[in-house]
Amino acid sequence: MERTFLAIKPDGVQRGLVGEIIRRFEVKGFTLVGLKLIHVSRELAERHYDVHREKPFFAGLVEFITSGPVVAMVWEGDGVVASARKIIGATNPLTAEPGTLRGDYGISIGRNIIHGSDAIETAQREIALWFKEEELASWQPCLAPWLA
Ligand code: 3AN
Repeated sequence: MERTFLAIKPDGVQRGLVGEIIRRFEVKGFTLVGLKLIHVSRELAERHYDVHREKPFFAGLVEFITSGPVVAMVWEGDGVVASARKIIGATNPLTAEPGTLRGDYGISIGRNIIHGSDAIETAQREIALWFKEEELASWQPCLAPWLA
């Protein structure tokens, strides 16, 4: 089953958006299989954002993601990687569509509330980076037959 990695960034946690963000993915029908609130180390931040190492905003990105608690999550479901990216919206909250998390709650590209893996391979790498295997629960929601 396809999985994606999502992280509610320090701005999302500080603004009290954790419940609302989790709700969006729950009501969509995806399954939460991993969840923890952590203070991200510099080492984890730098490894997570490794592809951006040469970008001018890299230092600020690492500074910000390590500045306060982050809610790290793994969600499961058919097509969850691409669907989660749609729910999250464009990188720049000013151009993200209303109805998306960034479109509804953000105004700054450097404070865009949530991270979501951009591809299935990226999701696998990020899940392995942030979670130990035993921190992930494999379970099936007990759906009524007409929903399964
Ligand atoms: P996304 O999170 O939508 O996949 P990426 O992977 O291009 O976006 O960028 C990773 C993170 O880097 C973004 N979530 C954002 O916080 C930050 N970022 C991207 N572009 C900029 C920029 N031009 N200035 C400041 N921060 C940026």
